[in-house]
Amino acid sequence: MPQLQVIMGDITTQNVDAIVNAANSSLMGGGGVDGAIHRAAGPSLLEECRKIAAQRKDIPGGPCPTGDAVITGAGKLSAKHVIHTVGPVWHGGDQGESELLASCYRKSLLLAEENTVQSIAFPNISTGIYGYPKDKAAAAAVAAVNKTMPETPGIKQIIFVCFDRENLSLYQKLLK
Ligand code: AR6
Repeated sequence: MPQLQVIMGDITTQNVDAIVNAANSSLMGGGGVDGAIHRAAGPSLLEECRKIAAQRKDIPGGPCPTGDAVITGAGKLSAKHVIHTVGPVWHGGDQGESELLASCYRKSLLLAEENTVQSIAFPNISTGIYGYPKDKAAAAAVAAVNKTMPETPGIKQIIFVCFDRENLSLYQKLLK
């Protein structure tokens, strides 16, 4: 089983094979961690996203529907890949949010495995602009990763990269 780790830090500087981006369905960039990743990776990342978006323009809810994930290179980042996934906007919890958030983690890990990724870093998807309560998001994230891990034997290291102390302490408790 892989190592599950939690750290406080900036996901753009992680030395891993893949970092996960909390993107939006357009794949055309945005604020928060999405903005930080695009700034750090440089313009080639948006170019790749544009191509994928064009190929997927007819997908309902697309180019990347909520809960789905796509993979690109990583431009100037030290990671080899960026996996762009789209978390749910929090609407109170009865709009399938937890299943959609679980799907982000699951699809990202499966895509990583397909691309022979051995180490992967996740941000706290949906807990910024999309307003998902941090405690509920952390529990859903850890549960989804634990459930998917048996299907991704090639992944040796999974890092939850927290950007605030509240998330850090939530993950530290869950992973104890
Ligand atoms: N490294 C690690 N985590 C970060 C970083 C960073 N450099 N910057 C922010 N975070 P958010 P969402 C944390 O808002 O809620 C974008 O506009 C942040 O503190 O980035 O899924 C997209 O295009 C929070 O804990 O993503 C979408 O439109 C977590 O990353 C929308 O925001 C996620 O916050 C997605 O909203």
